[in-house]
Amino acid sequence: MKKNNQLILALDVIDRNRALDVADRVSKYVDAIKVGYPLVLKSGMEIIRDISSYIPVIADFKVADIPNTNRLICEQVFNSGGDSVIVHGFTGRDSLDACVNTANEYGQKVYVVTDMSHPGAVDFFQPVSEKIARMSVEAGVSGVVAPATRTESVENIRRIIGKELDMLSPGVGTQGGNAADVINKGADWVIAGRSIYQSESPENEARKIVQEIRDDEGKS
Ligand code: NUP
Repeated sequence: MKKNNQLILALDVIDRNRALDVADRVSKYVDAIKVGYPLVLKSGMEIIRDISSYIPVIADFKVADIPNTNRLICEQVFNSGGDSVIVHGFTGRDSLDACVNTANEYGQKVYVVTDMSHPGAVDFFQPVSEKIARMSVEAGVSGVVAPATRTESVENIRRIIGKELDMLSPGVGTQGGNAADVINKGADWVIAGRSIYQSESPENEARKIVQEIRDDEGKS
């Protein structure tokens, strides 16, 4: 995934044709498209193959099982043309290692969720998020996911993971996060879904977010 636009589209549109239409219109403004359960459960894994023929696809399956099941899930992602998979870390080092080893076999990537963007993340996630970030570094992942809705968490997780690992940050737009702020605090990419695909012109909305990030970069 090349770091050009620093924006990733969360394509949580469940209808296959509409998803392909939005993906096509937005593709020149984003560096990757993230698909998750809503779209894949409705449209099947072929959607990953279809979209990955012209842009990297991140499979947001938040993989969280025993090592063998994690491996089987990750294999499905990479066999379908996925560029990377988002996994959970709270299941422990062996489960995470299974994902990383599978990704390495395919020459692809694993991103670990270190904290989440919704309000309920404070209940269970936040107390363990630093530990998950440290384990992710030790496990040799490609990057982490941290919440655009809490820039202090983005900053803190960036401090823990150092400069090398990638950071993807969902929660821009509808959930309240501001793209330029989040990039400033240390994210490499922001992820936005509804604010783009629910707008009248998804391509204009995506272009606006990219411009906001660029304008802000010019200031600093
Ligand atoms: O902490 C997270 N928050 C989050 O919103 C981790 C995620 N993976 N996501 C995903 O990002 C969420 O499942 C959705 O696909 C996307 C955000 O979409 P939206 O709120 O911009 O519509």
